[in-house]
Amino acid sequence: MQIKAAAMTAALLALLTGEAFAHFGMVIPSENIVTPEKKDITVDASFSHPFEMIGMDMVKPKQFYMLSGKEKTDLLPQLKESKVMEHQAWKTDITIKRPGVYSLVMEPQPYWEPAEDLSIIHYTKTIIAAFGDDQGWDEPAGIATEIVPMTRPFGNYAGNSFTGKVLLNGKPVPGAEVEVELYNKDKKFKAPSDYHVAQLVKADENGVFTFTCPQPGWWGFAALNEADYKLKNPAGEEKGVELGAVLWIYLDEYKKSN
Ligand SMILES: [Cu+2]
Repeated sequence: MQIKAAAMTAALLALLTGEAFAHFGMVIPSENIVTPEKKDITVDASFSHPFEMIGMDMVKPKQFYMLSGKEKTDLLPQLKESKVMEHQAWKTDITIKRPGVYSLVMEPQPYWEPAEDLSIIHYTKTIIAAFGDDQGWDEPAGIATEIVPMTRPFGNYAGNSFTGKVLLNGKPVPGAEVEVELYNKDKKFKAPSDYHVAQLVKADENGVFTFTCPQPGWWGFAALNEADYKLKNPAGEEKGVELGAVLWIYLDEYKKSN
């Protein structure tokens, strides 16, 4: 009984602080533009609170792979345990050998979130470009739910707007809610209120949304939808499932010529 009360207090606290609502699947490569000088990249995968810089433990993902056109490279066997924000995370080194546009895709194991009374699966995608190729970034990766970029997802500046389309089972989601968060590395920024931690934008009737990213760095977009199936929680009860379509893009700073 006491444990239950403590859990409820924790859940309530999480609700009040908004903490529980700002978790993002994260797939963050060391580079999003691969050049001959920087063709060895490291990819960090985690389930974290990117603005607040609070980590969560993530068990080994169900799937982790790299897609380029029809070519699929399974990265799951080479994932190594690591830490992100002091919590269990995963990483891998990749050497990109050929020009192309590559999608890094993670499907995590369902995460039971007592504060929301549901399981969460954030299908997470990050697109990188190599050796000048820029073809195929606008094609769906064919995952259960995803954000398909309508703005080229690399070679952008801070201050650019990003437009994307939310797909669930390959179909646009009218009115989809998209949470947006900056990866607040080094805790450079502080939110004026809990509302500011994640920004929220709604997609139009075609599942299309636009958001302007004012700061350089990694920006995460999470389109959240309820699955049409249920999963058992750790207590064996059938509960709803939140499906997140997460996309990360990197925005560069303008650089002075001298
Ligand atoms: Cu969380």
